[in-house]
Amino acid sequence: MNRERIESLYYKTYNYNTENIEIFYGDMGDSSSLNRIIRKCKPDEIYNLAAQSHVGVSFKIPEYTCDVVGLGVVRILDALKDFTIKTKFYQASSSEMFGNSSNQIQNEVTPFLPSSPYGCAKAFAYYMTRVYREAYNMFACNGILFNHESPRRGENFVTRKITLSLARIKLGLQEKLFLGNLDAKRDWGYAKDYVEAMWLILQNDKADDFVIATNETHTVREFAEKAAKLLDFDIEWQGEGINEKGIDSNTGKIIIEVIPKFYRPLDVNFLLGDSSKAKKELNWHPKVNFNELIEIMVNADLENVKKINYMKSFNE
Ligand code: F7E
Repeated sequence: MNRERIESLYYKTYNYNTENIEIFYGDMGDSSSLNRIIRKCKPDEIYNLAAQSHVGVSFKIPEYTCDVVGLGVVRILDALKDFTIKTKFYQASSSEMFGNSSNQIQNEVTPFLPSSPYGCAKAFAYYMTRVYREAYNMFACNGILFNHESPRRGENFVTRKITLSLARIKLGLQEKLFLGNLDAKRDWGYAKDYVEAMWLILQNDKADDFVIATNETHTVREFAEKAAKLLDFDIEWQGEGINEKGIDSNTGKIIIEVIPKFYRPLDVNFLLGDSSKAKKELNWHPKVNFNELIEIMVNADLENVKKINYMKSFNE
């Protein structure tokens, strides 16, 4: 079981005192394990963040992605439907459901047009959450979360790939950072702020759906440029499309290259969220802005790389 990201919490806070935290084996593809856990734990709240969450990878394993991301949610909802306890259910819905439907700011009434197997599976799960809420009067909610990042982000997602690679380049452990679509625009927030929003959604008086976003959008290129600047690189871009290169003007070295391998068969070009409903009804707003987020991630990765001579190859 991979529990690297919660290991410190488990150890530091509870010193492996299993009376406080208990971990169960379960699988989104296995209803019997989900049923068993729910019956044993009788949870007040469930936050479903389980997924094959990499959009690029979902093109390579579409059936598996749809099973765990889409049907997995039905398995939980159906287990909760006839359960004696009124468990509140949070579904991690995603801005990927909007896909390429709009190049205007997106809110709770913007139509979905998912552009990946992952986006389709998330849209299915979103609608099933609503259906169970309305049909069975369940407290089931969707948080439609735009990209949220932190030093704990998986290394094959673009923000972390950039901060980790640039830190390695800075310390002489890697020569270049290879990327795909630099023009994609994302609304990137800080994961810690978004976790607070998830919790607030379930503390609300009524079950409802909310967009959680920063209301700002930036390109991948801009993220890379700003991360590089924090490490004293000064990126100048040359060329276009797959011939584009990022050169450090201090040394004249190419440190960023675009390669076709990292392009998706279909990409989402523009995501920008309007979280005014969450602000009004949950009193939620993001505390960490784009520049601060990049700084947090760059500093963390510089420390990581110094500590453990980080060796890494990127598949996505
Ligand atoms: O890509 C482009 C890529 O993989 C962002 C997941 O948490 O947020 C995330 O999905 C953009 C895309 O995240 C590389 O083509 C360029 O346009 O970091 P990402 P994502 O696809 O936006 C949503 C809200 C979720 O729900 C998902 O679970 O960056 N890009 N070059 C690249 N992306 C990657 N991974 N690697 C590259 O080399």
